[in-house]
Amino acid sequence: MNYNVVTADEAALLIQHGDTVGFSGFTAAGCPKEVPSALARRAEELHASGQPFQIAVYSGASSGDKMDGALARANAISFRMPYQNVKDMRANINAHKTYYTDTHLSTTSQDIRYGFLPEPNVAIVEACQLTDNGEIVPTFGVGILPTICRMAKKIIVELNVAVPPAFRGIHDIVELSDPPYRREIPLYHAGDRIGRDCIKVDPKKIVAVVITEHNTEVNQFNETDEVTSAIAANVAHFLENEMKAGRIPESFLPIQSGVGNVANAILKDVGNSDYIPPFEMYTEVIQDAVVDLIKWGRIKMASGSSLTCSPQKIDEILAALDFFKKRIVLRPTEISNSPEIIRRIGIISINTALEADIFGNVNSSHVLGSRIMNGIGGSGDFTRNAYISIFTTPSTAKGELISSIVPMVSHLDHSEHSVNVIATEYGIADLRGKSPIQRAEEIIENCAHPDYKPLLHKYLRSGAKGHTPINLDTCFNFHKAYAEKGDMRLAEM
Ligand code: 0RQ
Repeated sequence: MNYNVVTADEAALLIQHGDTVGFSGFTAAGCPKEVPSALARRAEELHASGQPFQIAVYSGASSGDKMDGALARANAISFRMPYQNVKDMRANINAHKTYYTDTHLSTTSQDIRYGFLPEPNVAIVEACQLTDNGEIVPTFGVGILPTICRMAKKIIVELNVAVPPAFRGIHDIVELSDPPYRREIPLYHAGDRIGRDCIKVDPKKIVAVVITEHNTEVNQFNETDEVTSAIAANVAHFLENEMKAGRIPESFLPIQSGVGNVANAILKDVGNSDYIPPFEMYTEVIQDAVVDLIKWGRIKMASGSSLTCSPQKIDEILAALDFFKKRIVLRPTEISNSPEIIRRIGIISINTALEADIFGNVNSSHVLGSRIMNGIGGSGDFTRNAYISIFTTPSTAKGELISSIVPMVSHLDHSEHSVNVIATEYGIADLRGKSPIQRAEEIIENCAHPDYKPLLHKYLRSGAKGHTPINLDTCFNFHKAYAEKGDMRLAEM
């Protein structure tokens, strides 16, 4: 190899205080692992000697603890976007130690290109293959790689030898052109390929290569519990009924599903339905359940921006690469989450809410209105443009002290105008074609926990007038009761 092969600590010396660094990866899948830790060590040393060291960080979505966790603990990130889900990073953001922009994942690359954000001067990329002529083959996540690799002046590659070069061929890499006169994206089926199998850069930009050997950092999923199973069954049943009613074509439609255990459980149930035919996924994260359903022939094709799978599932994919390469495509997020394609191919989107209000507005990101949990991720890209948009949530959180169905959301991510269906373990609220009052009745009756139904009904009848009757005196009393007394059931309505 004609590159400068160095240790992670040596590579970290190439990054300076104030740099804007673009990282590979989407969720913990495909993120660099050793250079970020080395950078964190460097930041700690510099801080100990009284010198500043902080960088701005872009990546496709969240990352793993080896990246966001290590850098957050070292207080080495001044600015982060567009998504995060690591405990220490969240704490820094909520404490204003790190500025964070929570934004739709589909727009990150173009926002960087448009100059809305500082230009990335360094890219740190995990790859499974690097050729002397500058071809970089990513590992399990694509995210914003094409843009950051093109724009960065310096590229550091973590060549992860645990991922075989034969992984090449799973990616479909393309970077959008920008307005005016952007052309349509010629993608009509989940499995269409419109780009290259690698990222091509000027090899002179690759200033360092660090050889690593790591399995993926993605965690194993939890066992499904009763609540999760009930939500999954309700969603699967709803989709079957939509097919029976002729509102979903007999061939079914591509599914997008968010991250986490509920999403994984729903996929299992939809996949095991006797009524729903084998289907396609057009999504951002491909999780464990998808891998099994591909093996069983229930999912014909899965397109995403990452293989957010546990190490065990990654091993299964690597052991049968020829089979999976025909059935999985990994794309940049501006393609996986493209509103144009979502609307064109008619995606059924399934995402998770932290809380929903009785009129159908959804908060996916902020606890009690102010503390960020993770972010909206791609949920907005899909919800706004979906054929049917579904939000799931357990009806309560923190052992029933919190109702996930509230009079008014304490933070708004997805508005009543975009949310079609809400599902909890109690049932489904189908909001399509309903007025605010009708939606409220449907959500309270079908989705709220029994302890909270009387309070929500009382709120709805509490005298507010108008098309959407919001009582300005009491609409946040659920949240106030939790903040002051630790139990939303004590809310005065
Ligand atoms: O807190 O861990 O302290 O107990 O929130 O809740 O039920 O474990 O659910 O892990 O699936 O996360 C919305 C955060 C759900 C996630 C969210 C507390 C609850 C618990 C987590 P503890 P659960 P999950 C694809 C699309 C937005 C982005 C998205 C998410 C913790 O799914 O980030 O969908 N989604 N992107 O106790 C206060 C409430 C609460 C609450 C739950 N109403 N108030 N706390 N919790 N409800 C992904 C990408 O784009 C990459």
